[in-house]
Amino acid sequence: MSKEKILIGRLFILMQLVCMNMQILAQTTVSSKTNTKPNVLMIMVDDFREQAGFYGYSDMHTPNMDKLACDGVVFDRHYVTVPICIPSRAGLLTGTRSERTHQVYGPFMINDVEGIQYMGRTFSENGYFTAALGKVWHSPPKGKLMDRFDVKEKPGANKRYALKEHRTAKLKMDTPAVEGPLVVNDTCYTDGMLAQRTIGLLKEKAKADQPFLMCVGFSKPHLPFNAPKKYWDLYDGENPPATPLRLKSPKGMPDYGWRKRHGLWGYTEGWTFDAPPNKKESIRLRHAYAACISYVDAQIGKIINEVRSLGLDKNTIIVLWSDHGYHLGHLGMWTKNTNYEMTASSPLIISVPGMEKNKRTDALVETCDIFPTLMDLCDLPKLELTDGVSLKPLLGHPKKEWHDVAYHCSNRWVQNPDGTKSHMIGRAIRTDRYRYIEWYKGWNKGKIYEKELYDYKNDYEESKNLVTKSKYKKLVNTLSEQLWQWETLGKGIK
Ligand SMILES: [Ca+2]
Repeated sequence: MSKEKILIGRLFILMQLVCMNMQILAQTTVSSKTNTKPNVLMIMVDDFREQAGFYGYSDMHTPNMDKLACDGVVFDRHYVTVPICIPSRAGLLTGTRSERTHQVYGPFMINDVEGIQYMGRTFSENGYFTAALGKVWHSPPKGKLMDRFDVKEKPGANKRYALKEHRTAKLKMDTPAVEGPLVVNDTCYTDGMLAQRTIGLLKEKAKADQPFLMCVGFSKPHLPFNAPKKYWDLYDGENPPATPLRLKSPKGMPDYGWRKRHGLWGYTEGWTFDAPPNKKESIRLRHAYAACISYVDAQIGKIINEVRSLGLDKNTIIVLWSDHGYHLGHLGMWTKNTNYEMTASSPLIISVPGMEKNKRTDALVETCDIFPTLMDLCDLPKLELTDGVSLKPLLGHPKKEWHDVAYHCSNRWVQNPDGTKSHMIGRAIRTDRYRYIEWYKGWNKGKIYEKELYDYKNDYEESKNLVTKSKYKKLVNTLSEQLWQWETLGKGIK
């Protein structure tokens, strides 16, 4: 059993005790008038890997998300479509995979898919008030996005830094990846402002008869890792949480496995692929990342407490989702957009009034499942085009048998001998035990440039690419076939 699994087991017992207390408290909350349809609060957290108390990190300080976990179902194996902002958010907000939309990190492709539906627009058309606050979609070109929301705002968007010289800097290379820590209020940074605005809108909408869909997109723990000092002080600066499981890349990993121009590039610290953070800098980055998670957690707590005090908790579905995980030094890699476990998986909690609480599921689920799930839970018409399936059966029965694979992918731009660039797509399939990856030029089935196979039962740290071992030949053939069956996955689930 891996260290992670043992931790989760211990934590689960603790969480049950905490949750029992929470349920007693919950019985004392006031009841409210109820809409005929449930409200939806979609909390989106940027670049947040499964580094929280409710995922077994006992040294993380995330009391508010841990409480939300008590009030819903935690998905232990949720995979995003592509582990980077643009395609992952597109997958959430349209219920599709990038295999269908070909959406990766630019150019913007999502509108070209015939019959595609958008979360904001679809809820609006079904009588909902809709709001997109903060980072919801990631920067589609102006006028290109077909989605729409009644309210669309980015509170505190100019507050990525607290110090004036950083705020007014025109170039990324004039700003640091980590500021401070500074003794400042929560509202000195973007996410504090976002929580404040969300609370205002909740107060306003609590009095309305119309149900709401509020998508609230937090900007941390995305770089720059800036958070008020009080959140840094929650951690031991010499030994912050989340020591990387492994510092070397997997043995036998193809060169495509690396994301060479990673997100740490371009800040004043001067890090590049060839000059990664040293040990001391890595510790500081881990400390700052943990502080940012606790900062976001505190803002989430303010919003959920408001939901409760307004009595909206009786009729509000709350989803907590992150667009992807993060390496933070694991496998010697930094940031995102690889096909490995630390970045392809991300947190997901769904809390539905009247359904199962304080439960976990290890079903293999994907980001594209969330939109159809919400349509189902709100009793709205089924999406005509989706790659996902409603998770409602799992919310009622977390141990229910589910489909046995999840899909995701990653992209690389490569230079051809003639100077042109090609789009390499690493398409991955994750089973209960294995991950298998094939690298193609473009999206069509053609020449396979590289293959990867990892066994998570015997090698949770991803130390070795096993694909060339003859004993796995049959398994590789089976997974290779399954990789191309993504359009039919889950269609038989009732
Ligand atoms: Ca992100």
